[in-house]
Amino acid sequence: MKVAVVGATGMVGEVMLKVLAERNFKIDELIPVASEKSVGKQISFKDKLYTVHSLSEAVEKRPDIALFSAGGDTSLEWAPKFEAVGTTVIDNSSAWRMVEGKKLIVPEINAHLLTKEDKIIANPNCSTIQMVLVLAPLHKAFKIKRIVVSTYQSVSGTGLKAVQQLENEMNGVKGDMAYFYPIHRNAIPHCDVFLENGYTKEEMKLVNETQKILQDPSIAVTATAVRIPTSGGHSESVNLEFEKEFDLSEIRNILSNTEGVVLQDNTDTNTYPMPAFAHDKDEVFVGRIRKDTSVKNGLNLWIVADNLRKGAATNAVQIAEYLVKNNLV
Ligand code: 2RA
Repeated sequence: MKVAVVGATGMVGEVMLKVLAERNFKIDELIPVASEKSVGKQISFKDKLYTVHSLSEAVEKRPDIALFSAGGDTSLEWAPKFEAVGTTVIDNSSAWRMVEGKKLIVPEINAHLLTKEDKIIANPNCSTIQMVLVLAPLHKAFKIKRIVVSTYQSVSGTGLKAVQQLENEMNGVKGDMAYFYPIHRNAIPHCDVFLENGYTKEEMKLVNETQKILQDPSIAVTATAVRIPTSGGHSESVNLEFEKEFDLSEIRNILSNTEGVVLQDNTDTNTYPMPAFAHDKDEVFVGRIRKDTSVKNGLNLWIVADNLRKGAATNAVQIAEYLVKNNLV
């Protein structure tokens, strides 16, 4: 298997390499790819050094799989070029997610939709992946009518510049700003850019991607996305309204049997998910499970995951594993 990692020197690209190594993904030839300024540099993978290639060099090598995390513009321009030489692209940008005919995959939920013909496969946004992984089995059992989600997002979701901004501010050092405002000792209700409807792009990703993955445009979703001074993972307060009645024991039972989900839910022992503990883990953690007593069939959840792992790199590598296992590449 020839595997290209496009954006190999970026934050998500580095985690992709780490996850590929950890999961022992079978690679005969690794092709790290990055922008012109990194071409020729060396990166290390499983104790060996590899030279970083340009996008056109990588296309010439005709990889079987290309994991992309290099931004939407690069993906729009280059994913079709890889597709043209027979590569299957798994893309972490938002470029293809809502394009009709392109599949938006969280393997535990909908990998069965994939066929050999899918040459550009979209990885959902981090905040969507962790939420839908928990919601999919609950939707199946009790049918979700409405979702109200508020996110508490890690600076690592913005990128290295934001991680550095937080570190600089904590150390009292002046430096470049990734945000319009200080992030240390702050909460910024502004993730990605504002749209005409008053929501941010990040908030609308939660709306549109959730409906697409759960294959149900009738689910009403409203979101508020907030950046907070953590770097290990995203947290989400999720309020649900179901069509059917449920018992909390049924919810806990379903979630404790859901692949990729870990229940951390015991108020007696102060057990609940937190980003400091979800960091560097591949699972999605859920807790604070309780009825919303203000509405019929209402439920509250608190969901946490490492946004660079299950929210990006791990999910992409799991898609690649599914393709290989089912002879789809
Ligand atoms: C974030 N949506 O802002 C991003 C990362 N994909 O956290």
